[in-house]
Amino acid sequence: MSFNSFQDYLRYLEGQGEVVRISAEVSADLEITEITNRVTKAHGKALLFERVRGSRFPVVTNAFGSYKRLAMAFGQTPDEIAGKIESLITLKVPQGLADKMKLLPRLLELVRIPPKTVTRAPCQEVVHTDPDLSIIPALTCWPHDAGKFITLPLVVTASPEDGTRNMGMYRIQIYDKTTTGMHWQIHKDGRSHFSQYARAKKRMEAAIVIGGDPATIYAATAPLPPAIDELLFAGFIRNKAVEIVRCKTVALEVPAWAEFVIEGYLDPEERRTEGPFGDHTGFYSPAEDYPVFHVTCITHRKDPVYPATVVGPPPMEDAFLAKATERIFLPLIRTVVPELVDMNLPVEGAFHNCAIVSIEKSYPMQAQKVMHALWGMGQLMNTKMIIVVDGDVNVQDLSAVAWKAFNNVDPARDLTITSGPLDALDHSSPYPLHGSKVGVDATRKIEGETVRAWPEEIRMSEDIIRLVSDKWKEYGIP
Ligand SMILES: Cc1cc2nc3c(=O)[nH]c(=O)nc-3n(C[C@H](O)[C@H](O)[C@H](O)COP(=O)(O)O)c2cc1C
Ligand SMILES: [Mn+2]
Repeated sequence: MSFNSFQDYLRYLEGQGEVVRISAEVSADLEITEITNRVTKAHGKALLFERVRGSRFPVVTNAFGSYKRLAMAFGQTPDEIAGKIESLITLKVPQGLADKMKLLPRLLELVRIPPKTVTRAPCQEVVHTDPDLSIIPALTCWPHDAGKFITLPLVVTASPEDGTRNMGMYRIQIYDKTTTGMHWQIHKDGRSHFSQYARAKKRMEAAIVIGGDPATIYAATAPLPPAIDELLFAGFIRNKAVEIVRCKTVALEVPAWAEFVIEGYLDPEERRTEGPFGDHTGFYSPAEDYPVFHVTCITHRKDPVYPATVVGPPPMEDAFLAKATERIFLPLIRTVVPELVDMNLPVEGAFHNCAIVSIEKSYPMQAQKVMHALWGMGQLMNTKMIIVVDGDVNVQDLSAVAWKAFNNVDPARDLTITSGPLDALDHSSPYPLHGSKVGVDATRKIEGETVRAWPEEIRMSEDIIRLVSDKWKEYGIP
């Protein structure tokens, strides 16, 4: 199952009873946030707001706000996607013709996934060459937000050096009819393209895509290495090429089935205050200077819907997208950290602040090796706290982790305090963008790490467990 567009996905969700239509008039100013927040926190359905004050277009929130809907969006669970990746990277060199023939269908699958250029696209059914951003029902999410923000945008750029495309989700503050902020943080790929344009003293083109098929929307949030095209990755997830179309006023290609596309450019010298914005840490990110995007054209479908998300005190909808990343990227991390068994990025940590990992330990100080490996890896470099437990501990069970962390840790030996880059949203460190980090080695200590014998964990013997289960009714305990 794969969807062409966000609307296709929405229709499918509705068929599955996963959508609530709200026909009462609502305001995009705070009201949609309060409704969405209540529904997301109650593990509720996707919300289709049919009548948004002052807007011709309906607004959808919470489309990805449950594990069930996420699996529907991908046509498979994130674990199944991880399995596909794992089978690709553990591919054995084929021995003989029979082996090669078996490989063929899998390789053909891969041939199908690069984006495919089309000349006519739904996202260009309506073209506004005299653009006005006020047609977009962007939300003002929280009381102290600086204004309206596009909260689920896919920002497409290309490197001026080698043409590599990038598509990242960076929130867009709307300043007026034709200008917006561009909140790509310093560690992100779009921002590194921007620096390349600045070095070359060249104006930068960009396109802000709203909508697209669900795998494409997710791909914009995925922490892929810079050289990997997010649209190729979306094709891999969907098992089907993403159709793309050339923009009207900039030399970029965008998903053809998007709801809206905002085309424009950035001057590498220009900055303007962006924010404050109620962010996914649950705190406001402060007003800061960011680049400015100038709109040259807006295109959209004849009858677009506007997908949005609301971030704020966790858990919110983005928690589910991030949990998908936690699952999907596990096999890739394991190629470098083979002892890694599982990983939990608790939603309360807003993904950069806490990682709990389990490992199969075979030599002293291996937990410390794993911490440092993760602190050196992609966006995990921003992780503030890493808790390492043994492979038999379920990292998703916070009580099990706390038991080990409280009882196994000798602070002087087992806490590693270091420093390094932090996420742009971190507010705890004395200076922005960097600060201290802590690793907690909560594994059982082995020879070489302690001179004492490590105690055995208490477990009932199997035969008694079976006996008590068999006799349970006899005891008369309800
Ligand atoms: C709802 C949502 C909003 C986000 N907003 C921003 C943002 O404003 N700025 C930013 O740098 N990253 C933001 N992110 C995280 C990036 O999308 C993520 O780090 C992604 O990997 C960036 O793509 P890149 O690796 O191609 O730069 C957001 C993620 C989500 C799910
Ligand atoms: Mn990227």
